[in-house]
Amino acid sequence: MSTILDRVFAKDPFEKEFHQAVTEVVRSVKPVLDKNPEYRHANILGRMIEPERVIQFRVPWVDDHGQIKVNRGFRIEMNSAIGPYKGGLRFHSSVNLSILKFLAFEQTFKNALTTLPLGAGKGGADFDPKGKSDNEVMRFCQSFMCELFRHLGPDTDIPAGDIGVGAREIGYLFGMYKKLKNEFSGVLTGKGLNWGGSLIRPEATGYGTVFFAEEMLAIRRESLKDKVCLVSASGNVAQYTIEKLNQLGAKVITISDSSGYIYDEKGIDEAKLQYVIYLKNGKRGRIREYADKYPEAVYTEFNGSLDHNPLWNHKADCAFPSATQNEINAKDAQNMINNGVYVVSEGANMPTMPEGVEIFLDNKILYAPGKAANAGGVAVSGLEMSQNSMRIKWTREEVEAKLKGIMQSIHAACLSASEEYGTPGNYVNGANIAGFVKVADSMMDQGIV
Ligand code: NDP
Ligand code: 2IT
Repeated sequence: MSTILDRVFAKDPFEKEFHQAVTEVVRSVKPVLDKNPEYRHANILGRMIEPERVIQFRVPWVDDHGQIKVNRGFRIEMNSAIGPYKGGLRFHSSVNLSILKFLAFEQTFKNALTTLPLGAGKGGADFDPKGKSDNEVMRFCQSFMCELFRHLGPDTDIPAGDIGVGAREIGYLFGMYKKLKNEFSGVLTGKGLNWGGSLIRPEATGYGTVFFAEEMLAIRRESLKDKVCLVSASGNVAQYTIEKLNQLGAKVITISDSSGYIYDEKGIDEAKLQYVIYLKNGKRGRIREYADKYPEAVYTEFNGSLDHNPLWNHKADCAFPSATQNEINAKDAQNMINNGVYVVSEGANMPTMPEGVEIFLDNKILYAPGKAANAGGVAVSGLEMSQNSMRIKWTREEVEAKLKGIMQSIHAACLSASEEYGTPGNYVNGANIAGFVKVADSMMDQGIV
């Protein structure tokens, strides 16, 4: 077992996020490999860890001052055993091969859990749309697609959004794809509602994360009503997590961006949330402005020298990390436990560091890893693809009901895999094992390819 990890560390010694994601899966699936030696003989895990294809390319563009810029674009085509490559694009200055490989690897298991025929991919660029004009973002997206288009197709590889890629970016990317291919197809998801998008796709990740928390609480015959919740970030996932929590009678007291966080003891109600959505998506402002509009709220700038994030240090029942990888360290996890948090449902991908995960598992709280809890986003992307293929459009109610059903079946699959392999209620093992078995069996069926 350790030879697999040794090989990964030796081959790509600097890909620390990728090592982190792979290490967790390798540990979880060890009992599955022990019970089913045919997986080991076929080197399934070794093959899953190696992306089927990695594309890296130059993205040149011209800024508003006539300066010529160059960014680095990527697409990781990770695994196509159960369907075409599927996964988001991230535009953020931190993007590199390690981060995209970890995200693509996680996507393999997540997409398998959705019950839909979706392979796994991830891509993006070290370009940050923050502070750029619409025209700069458009020129960047067009240049990015001028290379990426040749690798995509509605039955080949279907990107979507992630950090820094929302409705605006998907529009510009789709426009250029259509022009280059002279073809109107469902090649991206998260499209606008007038041109092939699905109702509930913007809401899907946040809603799904809340539905997963509801399922975990139902086991203890509890609901989200009156629960006090911590949410990080203020982007797409955070916004619709808060909306669904409010609909279910919970109270959200925190929200943030990469500069600082808001503590609003009275709760971020629907009207305040609409202001956040305007602030982030319309004005493209900063979360500190929330405290200007609602003086009862307290804004705290993040201080890089602290050994913890103060957002996670408030009395609460539930936490919904919705920003980025490794946003919860061991100290944050312990602070949450000390403050009464006993439900953690991850909207972000891999937001909890391994030492934090250990603390959640040791304390036997209801802890759902991102690859299970945030799978609602890609699941509704899958539903968008189905609607595009069938040339039909489902209603909000239809899509939300399907999303809820999918989240319930992901929860059930994780729970039953955790029980089958002797760690009942450990959703980390459950998600890794249930996702792994589906992809592994498909790879076995398809031979050495
Ligand atoms: P958005 O770009 O809409 O929002 C990102 C939010 O996270 C912003 O508030 C941003 O703050 C904050 N953020 C980003 N990087 C950091 C950082 N290094 N430290 C602190 N805060 C940070 O992205 P999404 O809401 O789409 O994505 C959020 C998370 O959810 C990601 O982990 C993504 O992978 C995951 N996810 C998204 C899905 C989707 O459908 N969109 C599906 C499944 C998972 P700022 O504005 O200051 O950068
Ligand atoms: O991490 C994720 O699952 C996403 N960013 C959404 C992917 C998708 O294809 O909708």
